[in-house]
Amino acid sequence: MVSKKFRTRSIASGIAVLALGLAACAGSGDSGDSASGDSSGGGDDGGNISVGFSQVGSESGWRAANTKSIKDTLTADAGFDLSFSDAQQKQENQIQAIRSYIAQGVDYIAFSPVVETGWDAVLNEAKAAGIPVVLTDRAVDSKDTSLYVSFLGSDFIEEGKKAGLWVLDEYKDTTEPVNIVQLEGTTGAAPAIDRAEGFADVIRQNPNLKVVASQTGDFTRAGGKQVMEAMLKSNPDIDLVYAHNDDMGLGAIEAIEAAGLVPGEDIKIVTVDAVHDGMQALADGKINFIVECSPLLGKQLVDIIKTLNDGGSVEPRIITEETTFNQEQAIEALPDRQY
Ligand code: GYE
Repeated sequence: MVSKKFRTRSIASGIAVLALGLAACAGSGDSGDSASGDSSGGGDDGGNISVGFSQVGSESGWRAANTKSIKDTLTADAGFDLSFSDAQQKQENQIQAIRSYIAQGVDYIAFSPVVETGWDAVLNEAKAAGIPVVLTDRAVDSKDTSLYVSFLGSDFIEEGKKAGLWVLDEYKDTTEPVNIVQLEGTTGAAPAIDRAEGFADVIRQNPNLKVVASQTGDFTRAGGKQVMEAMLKSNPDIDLVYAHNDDMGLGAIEAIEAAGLVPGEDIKIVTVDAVHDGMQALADGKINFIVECSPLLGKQLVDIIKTLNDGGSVEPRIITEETTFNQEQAIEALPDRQY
């Protein structure tokens, strides 16, 4: 299926390259990387495979590690000509970047969709131009799965379940209500939706476990801190924070400490990601449990694109392997942690 698509793509890509040539004649000298933020590369570089990558933003430690992984692996030495753009957490910037990659006639487009909805139009444009699209990290909710070749990333529902299972076990003997607050990721983003769903599915097994407040902190440290400050004011008796990423958990730690409470003891904290700062907080006892979500997607993305480029086919869904960490495991893992 994919290889057939790839053959169609080659013809359409020829047309796109032609169109690009005409645009260049008309004096459009820039790389077409018009989304805000950092950009590099662009155009076709001899025999290299050109890839346009539209990143969500730079909202978290996870995102920084993911960007590094992409840039470190899709290199000229590895045979790539990478155009990279940072959408600053705005869908309109991502759509603009993708359109510019289509106009450039890149060989492949990869992107991490900031939210799940609203991609059909631009994905149809890429399809019409014959440019295969690989989703990395986050999913789209498009019914037409032929709009992308593969989705490489974590199973976020599973991550939410793992967080829920720890909570279920931690409070298995409790006979009193446990007040949980949830710091959600970016509203409408796949990891925010799915991590909430997986967690809720598991904790409902114990009616004492109650989510008393749930609000978005936009996956940022500042957002986590701000939301936690407000939650501490309106909920005097919080037992546990479930944060959809480490950064928001780290922000919550600051708010908890500022309120004169001890994070990890007075209020327990469970997060997702396992980036370095989160793991350090877990090792220090300020976070109690972390569900890993690997940002190191670059190598697998390289493999997908190379396979497609050789006329091969790839799995439509490639799930990243991940684990979980308690304090002891964090102390052990920290020295070799890559992100
Ligand atoms: O967990 C969070 C980041 O999409 C999996 O985005 C990613 C999430 C990650 O901002 O830290």
